[in-house]
Amino acid sequence: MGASTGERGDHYWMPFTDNRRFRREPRMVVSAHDGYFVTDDGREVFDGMSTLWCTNAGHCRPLIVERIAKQAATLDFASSFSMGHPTAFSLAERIAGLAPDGFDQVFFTNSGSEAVDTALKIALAFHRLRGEGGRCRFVGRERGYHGVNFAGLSVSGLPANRKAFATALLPHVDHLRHTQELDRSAFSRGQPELGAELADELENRIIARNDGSTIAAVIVEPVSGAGGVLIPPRGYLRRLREICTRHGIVLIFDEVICGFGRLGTPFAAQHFDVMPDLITFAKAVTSGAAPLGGVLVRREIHDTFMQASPAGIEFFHGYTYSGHPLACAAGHGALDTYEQEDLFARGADLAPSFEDGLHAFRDGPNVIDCRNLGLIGAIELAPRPGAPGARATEAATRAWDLGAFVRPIGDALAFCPPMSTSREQLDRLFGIVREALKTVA
Ligand code: PXG
Repeated sequence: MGASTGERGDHYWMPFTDNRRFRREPRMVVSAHDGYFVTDDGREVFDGMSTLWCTNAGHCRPLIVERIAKQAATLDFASSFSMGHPTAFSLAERIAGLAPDGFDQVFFTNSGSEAVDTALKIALAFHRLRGEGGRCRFVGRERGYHGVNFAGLSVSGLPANRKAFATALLPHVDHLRHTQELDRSAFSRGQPELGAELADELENRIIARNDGSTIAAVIVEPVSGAGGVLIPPRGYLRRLREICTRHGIVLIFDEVICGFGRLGTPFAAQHFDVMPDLITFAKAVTSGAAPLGGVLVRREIHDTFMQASPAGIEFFHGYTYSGHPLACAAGHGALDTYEQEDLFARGADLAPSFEDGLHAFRDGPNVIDCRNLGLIGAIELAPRPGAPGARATEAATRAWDLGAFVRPIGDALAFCPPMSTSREQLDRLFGIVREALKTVA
């Protein structure tokens, strides 16, 4: 068992945590390496979630560790407000190099939430600079997750996150319906064949009601993660793109989870061959080793800021730690690791085994869906009557005890293994989850 509350101290209010339960049942991790956590009682637990969709190269990877250490000893901090340092410029160049053609500007933030709020602000300011300041509406999607800051939360569609703050969210926000359709698309391998027409709601309901000229941006996760791993139906994202283009609406792909190889390509936009106008990223840009996020901006949008803004600061926005040297060094280390180990391609190679392994749960107890794309997937359990979420939570707790970390989301169990995972590790991960499911009634 873990250390007592007394030894740990009582002063840490943990985020997104049942703090009272944690005090009774602590789960402490003291170190990590490659695909594994090491717990305070000395057990190795396979990190089947890349922690929180972050550690795409695994933990404590040497190139990342070295880059951070070297940077810390050379230039620990310099502001990016009217002052520059080379690590941020060179990382922006590398990220733009991985991005789809035309995305050649990077605005750094420290997190995904900040990246989302930054993207929404860029959209508003861009329209205003072009004389379309009347575009003030945003469109998100049910079950979408776009962080926890007020703007990102406003476009998110997870009721539990919104409830306490609903009175203070942004006005003028609409939500598309989500794309999960278990009745016709359960057990899809890869993208569901049916459902592209769900995108038409943007035009038929939301634009029809408000007029396209009032809408600044539509934001969606190409594959939604925290909402339970929802894979977009074939053709759905392309239709959203077409409708946005027709109505002059900025399309934002929130790639905080999909970015940096999760689908085998650097960004999901490339996997789906659908180009948004802005791409948000975070998490795996450093393989989780330091807080860093950002927005990739299409050239035309950036040009508008440079050409149409009055002399002086073109965009009144930024964070003290935007482009922090240590975070940017971690980003270089992560990109070096992805490159040297060819991890995006290795992830793509592993994806068929991942798919087979997940879909082998089809006949498992209480399983009502298995879904996957690239190295992201979920199995969904029937909710226990009167206790939604209990089955998945118990299964995940049991899996942790048996040596694997997977994340319960409602009654889904989410999987997001590092791209450096071997086939043997994948088999073992699924074996543990199979054992865990057997014990959950
Ligand atoms: N956008 C997306 C698509 C995300 O997944 C954020 C924005 C916000 O990023 P930051 O760095 O501000 O947390 C995220 C974060 C879950 C879970 O339950 C997922 C996230 C965060 C917390 C919990 O799976 N994703």
